[in-house]
Amino acid sequence: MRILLMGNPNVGKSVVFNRLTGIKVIISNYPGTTVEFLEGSMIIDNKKVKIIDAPGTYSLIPSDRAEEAAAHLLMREPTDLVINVVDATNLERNLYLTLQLKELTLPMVLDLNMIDVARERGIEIDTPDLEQALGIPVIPSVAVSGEGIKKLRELIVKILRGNRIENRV
Ligand SMILES: Nc1nc2c(ncn2[C@@H]2O[C@H](COP(=O)(O)OP(=O)(O)O)[C@@H](O)[C@H]2O)c(=O)[nH]1
Ligand SMILES: [Mg+2]
Repeated sequence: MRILLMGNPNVGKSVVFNRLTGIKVIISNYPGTTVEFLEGSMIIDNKKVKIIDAPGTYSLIPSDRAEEAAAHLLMREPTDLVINVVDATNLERNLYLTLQLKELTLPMVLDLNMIDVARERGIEIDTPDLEQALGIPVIPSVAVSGEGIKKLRELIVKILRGNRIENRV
């Protein structure tokens, strides 16, 4: 099983990654480049699930090495779940990648991060509305305080268990 964290740079992917994974984290270089990404794991039903913190990217049509690595990480191996981390204060720009990811029709969750900053700025996001518009689950979070991470973890478990049952049929 493989989970990929994808999103624009500076949206909190690495903080989310750290909260989801244990202490054993491997830093790898994307083959042939200096682009780094992190690999960790989560135990679900006694099984190790790989979690990859992909380099930040604005688009799946890459415009630099980091974006190319992010796109390759997504396409190169089967991915069971994409966690698209977005900055709630910059939703419009962030959703550009979200819509591209959605076209791949992989299981996907939107982590609406930085809602603390959004709240401070008076930005209100109607989560059920967004879920309906995108057709995927949306979990609001504040990665730095841990708010929403338990819900995210529960949702990951639920989706991966569902996958396994589907695959058995
Ligand atoms: N206020 C606030 N800051 C956050 C949140 N999540 C991440 N950050 C901060 O945002 C910055 C970028 O986070 P990072 O995980 O490195 O982003 P990445 O580039 O997507 O991996 C760091 O300074 C984090 O501490 C959040 O939910 N709220
Ligand atoms: Mg990062």
